[in-house]
Amino acid sequence: ITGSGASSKVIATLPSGESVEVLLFGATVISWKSGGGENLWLSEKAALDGSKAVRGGVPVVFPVFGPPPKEGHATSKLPQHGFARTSRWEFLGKSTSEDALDTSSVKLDFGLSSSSLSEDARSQWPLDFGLIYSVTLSKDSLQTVINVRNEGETSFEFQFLLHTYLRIKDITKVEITGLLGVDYIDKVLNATTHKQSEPSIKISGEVDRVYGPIPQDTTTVVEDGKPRFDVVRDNLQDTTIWNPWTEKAKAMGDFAPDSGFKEMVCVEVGAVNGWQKLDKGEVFEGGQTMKSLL
Ligand code: TA6
Repeated sequence: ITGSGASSKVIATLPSGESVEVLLFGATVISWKSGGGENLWLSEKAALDGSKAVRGGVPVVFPVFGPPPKEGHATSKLPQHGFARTSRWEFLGKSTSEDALDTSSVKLDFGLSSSSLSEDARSQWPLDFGLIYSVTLSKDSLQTVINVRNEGETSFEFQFLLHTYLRIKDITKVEITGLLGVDYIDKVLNATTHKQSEPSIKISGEVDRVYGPIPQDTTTVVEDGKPRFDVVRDNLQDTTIWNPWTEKAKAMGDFAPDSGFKEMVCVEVGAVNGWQKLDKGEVFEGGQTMKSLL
């Protein structure tokens, strides 16, 4: 662990040079480097001091995705995207696995429970839960998985999503494949429902689409005709594709440079259509494996 207070972070590296950096604030992965260099986009004005959710990397969205439901739902008082990404998580430890020659992967575990929540968050969502978030760095992949446990007497329901900002060189040369035939809610078109009729998604303006349920597990980001990332879902059926484009990028105070939208695309795996329900003592596990194909 390096740094102090809210900006403390955990760094892990492999003998072959790959690295990952995770802020304890939000258990936010802020850097993942492999053969192709930095794989994640991080705003030059991202707050890394705990003052607000990190603009970039992999923010953890829990227990609600997007604006909370109107009155009457247990999550109605929560902020957009819930409290996980703005809570102080605990570093639970590191474990490595060796193959014949050297360390082949490093796993970092982070914990957040109802007892370690801020007063505000606790009052907004007074349910007993435990989260364990595991970040595993291997040579060409980064796996991030959540384990949600209901520690209370009453059942609760939640949504979960990994708000991943992937770094790419030029958005005009990017295509996203693996979603053909999948229904999506288009938040740019007044949240109307559509079906993905083209094999690949090209981005030439603001895109904010929640795809799901997705029958197969891999979404691929192709750059300049070559596969750049595979994003593999594990027990998650939905994926949001987001690019703010010019106006929205300019409107976000912590999004810099304004032209940064040309170098990022959000591919956000999650369980966000409807709610996951956990009864007393039940556990949910889900996440992603991101593969750098460079
Ligand atoms: O994942 C897409 C989205 O829901 C967009 O609608 C946009 O709001 C984005 O998340 C960023 O949200 P944030 O609260 O981080 O500014």
